[in-house]
Amino acid sequence: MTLQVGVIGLGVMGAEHLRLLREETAGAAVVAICDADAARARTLAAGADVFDDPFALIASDRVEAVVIASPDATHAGLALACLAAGKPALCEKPLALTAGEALQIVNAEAGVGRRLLQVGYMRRFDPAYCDMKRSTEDGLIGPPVLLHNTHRNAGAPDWFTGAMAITNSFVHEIDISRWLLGSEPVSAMVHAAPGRDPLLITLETERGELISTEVFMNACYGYHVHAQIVGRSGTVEMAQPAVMLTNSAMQHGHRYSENWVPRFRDAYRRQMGAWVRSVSTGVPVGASAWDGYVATTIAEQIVAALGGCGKVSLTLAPRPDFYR
Ligand code: ISE
Repeated sequence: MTLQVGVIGLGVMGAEHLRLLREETAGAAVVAICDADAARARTLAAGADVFDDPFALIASDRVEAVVIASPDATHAGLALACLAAGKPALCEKPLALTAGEALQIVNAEAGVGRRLLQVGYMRRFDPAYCDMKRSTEDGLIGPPVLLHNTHRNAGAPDWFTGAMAITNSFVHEIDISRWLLGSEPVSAMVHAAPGRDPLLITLETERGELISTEVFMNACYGYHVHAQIVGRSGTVEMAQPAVMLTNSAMQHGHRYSENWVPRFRDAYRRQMGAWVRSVSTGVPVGASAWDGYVATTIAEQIVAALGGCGKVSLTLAPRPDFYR
């Protein structure tokens, strides 16, 4: 059976999700699309219904499941509308802008009693992160003690404002670090370079592991994400994720991409395939609404700590049994 999908938001990520659904995902068809730029939506329609109101797309009888890829501030309202309509959704990260909104979503989903939401923390589907997790769980490096993350963007996107280095970028490390280590952060410290770029954020987990993350939004040379887990008896880390080596202009090497889409293309593709299959099997995969809540809540507490100094204790609402 083919899953009839509606895609909301056709910017960088929405356009990639649309392409993946059309070209690289079995068992799905795009039947509706929506974007604030109606003319852009029309050019991408290829037979899909075009909406200018995302809530009308969610309500459409043709739409069985929804991909939410509109701006961050719209995610919470649209996710709640999908839950109210009983429609599964793959919601881009962050799940919500505030901990309060994210908790509302968690409670709404628990009220529905069915896991309908997957949050687009796609690094969980990246082959390199998956290998690192598997090797660590297999005991290759002994118990983990440190996780070093590097998260560099060539330049902050034009839509970046305020504390988005944390609420839009660092949320990835909150999620992937919890997933890699299988333990929860309990405290945080932030150091900021002049102009607040880069940031150096350390988290301590409930098991005493230390997580260091450099978030550098204007690193100029390219998009570069790296992670290394240090265990008691060895380390695992990402090899350079190049698919191509070049010999040119007296140099041998690989190129960095300009942004995250080429670097995480496999992860996005695998995430989309897994989501479509999970909608048909009813077995949830990927980051849950609870995971989305945790990332947003920790980010919110770190943003509040910016400008101060010292260690911040992180607090979460009790996890509903529904997500255990
Ligand atoms: C962007 O929204 C993403 O999700 C990317 O993965 C991240 O690296 C980038 O910093 C964010 O702005």
